[in-house]
Amino acid sequence: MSPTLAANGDVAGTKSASGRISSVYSEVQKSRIDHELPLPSVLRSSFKIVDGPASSAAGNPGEIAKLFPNLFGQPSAKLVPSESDALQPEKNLNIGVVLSGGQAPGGHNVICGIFDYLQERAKGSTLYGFRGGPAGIMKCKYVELNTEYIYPYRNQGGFDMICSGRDKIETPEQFKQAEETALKLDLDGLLVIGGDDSNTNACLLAEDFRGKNLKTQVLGCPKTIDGDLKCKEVPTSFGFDTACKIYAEMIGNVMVDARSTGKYYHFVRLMGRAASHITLECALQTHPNITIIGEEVAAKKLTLKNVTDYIVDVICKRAELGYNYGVILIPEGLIDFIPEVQHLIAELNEILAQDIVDEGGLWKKKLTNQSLQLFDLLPQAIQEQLMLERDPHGNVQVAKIETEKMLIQMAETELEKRKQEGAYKGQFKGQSHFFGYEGRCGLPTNFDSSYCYALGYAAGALLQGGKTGLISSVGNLAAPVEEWTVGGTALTSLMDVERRHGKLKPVIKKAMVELDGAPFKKFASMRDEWAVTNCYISPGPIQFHGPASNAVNHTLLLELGAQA
Ligand code: FBP
Repeated sequence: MSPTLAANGDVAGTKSASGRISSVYSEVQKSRIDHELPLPSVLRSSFKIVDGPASSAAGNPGEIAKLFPNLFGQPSAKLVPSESDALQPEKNLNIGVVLSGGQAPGGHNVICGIFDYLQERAKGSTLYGFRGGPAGIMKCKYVELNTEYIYPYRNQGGFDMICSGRDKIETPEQFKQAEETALKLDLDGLLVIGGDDSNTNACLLAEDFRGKNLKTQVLGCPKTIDGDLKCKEVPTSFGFDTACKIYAEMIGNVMVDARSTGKYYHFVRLMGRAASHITLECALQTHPNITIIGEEVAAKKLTLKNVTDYIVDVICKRAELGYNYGVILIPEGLIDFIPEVQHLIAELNEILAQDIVDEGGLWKKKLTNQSLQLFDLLPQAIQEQLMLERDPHGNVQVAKIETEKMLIQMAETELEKRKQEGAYKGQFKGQSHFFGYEGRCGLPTNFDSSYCYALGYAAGALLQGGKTGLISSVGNLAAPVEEWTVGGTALTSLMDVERRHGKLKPVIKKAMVELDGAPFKKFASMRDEWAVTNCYISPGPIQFHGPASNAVNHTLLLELGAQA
């Protein structure tokens, strides 16, 4: 769907309307704008929506049923080919869309997907983009999206078309504000593009609107580079594929640098919040000497000392082989996986919640002995980072904790000790890296571009089909795009409850790395070899054409049972 181009390559009005100036785009950006996106074959002709069996919940169905009396049990939906379009083409829809949480490559394509659906199958409809995340819904800050406005964002990274935010719609007043916006814009539907918390929020909003007999339906869409929002029906979250490929390119480059100088150990911390999916995927793509997987550290109840010893053992073994260099991958959330640190963080959370931190350090008396000892052992920078403000969901902001620097310091101390004992004769120089924000806004891979477009297009169909409380789901992802399956999964079926502040709260459980899953097993079977031999792989930059351009990430392929 490319609109008529002006002589300068820009669509009239594009510059002032949306802030992006496509005439100054790089050749690659320009070529991506007009990249034709394939749609799953079911979305290319007439289809109908078929409901599956009644659904339950991921855990505690009784409690979820009480929390979602209007939505619990509703079936998932599947789009199947039909003789004629079973939806109502004559109906104009008013739809809102919002981006929630951290950026993930492909978000713009979800919006393009729902926009094109409405243009092609519900002509005369209006798409509103809420600005700045859920706060845009509450404050009714929006922009009406049209062909010219969205054109420069097609297949481009970032969330700047409407921007994102981390606010939550939680309190009765905030639900009321959302209701007022829905009524003011006469919204038939709202698509929330977000991670686990945002999709939980979308479901609460769908329940609230249905309970009030509002016509506004609410759907979710699985977004996060972290890769921790997935289940059988939602095989992956968008953005994971692109982010991992960007990080893997950078890791590959650092590996060649390490091999070239022969003098540095590169400690690379990778984004991904609690789960280690990104770290695991990057390891499978590049073959580093050491990879720490947070979920394994937690399962084996390892201490910080155990993790340091493991790293130092490999460094010593490599020194004996003549290698005083290497590459070590560390997940962003590692610190949160170490049981003794978890206890410390829990105690710090209580203390911070009571707002009793004083300059004199008397607050430390509130810590148990074990936590106090650990806190005092940590480098000062890490102590300060652990005390930083929590995010709106109450989580420690792991992106701000420089675990890679801490591990370099701890390895240095241990290696010095071993040197004095005569057990280590090498040279150690650590270089720290954090690969995080660099991966969130890259040009989406062919996979993420097509996946997102299909997710958005499917959301349009589900909204037109009267669905609410579902998450847009596209499956069979190891097959060519034409064969992908399309539908919506009941959000309540992904939910469990957690007790927070004495109350049961619904949550979509984060999907963590499974130690008996195929990706971890493949990694575990190769890591000892990678530790001592240098079988580095440099995947190079993301390709948009040619043999590697449609390669899907190892994690997804292995989880789907395909050969990676
Ligand atoms: P989402 O879960 O919202 O997708 O965020 C992903 C993420 O990039 C994490 O990997 C990272 O820990 C966090 O966002 C950083 O948050 P912020 O953008 O607020 O610094």
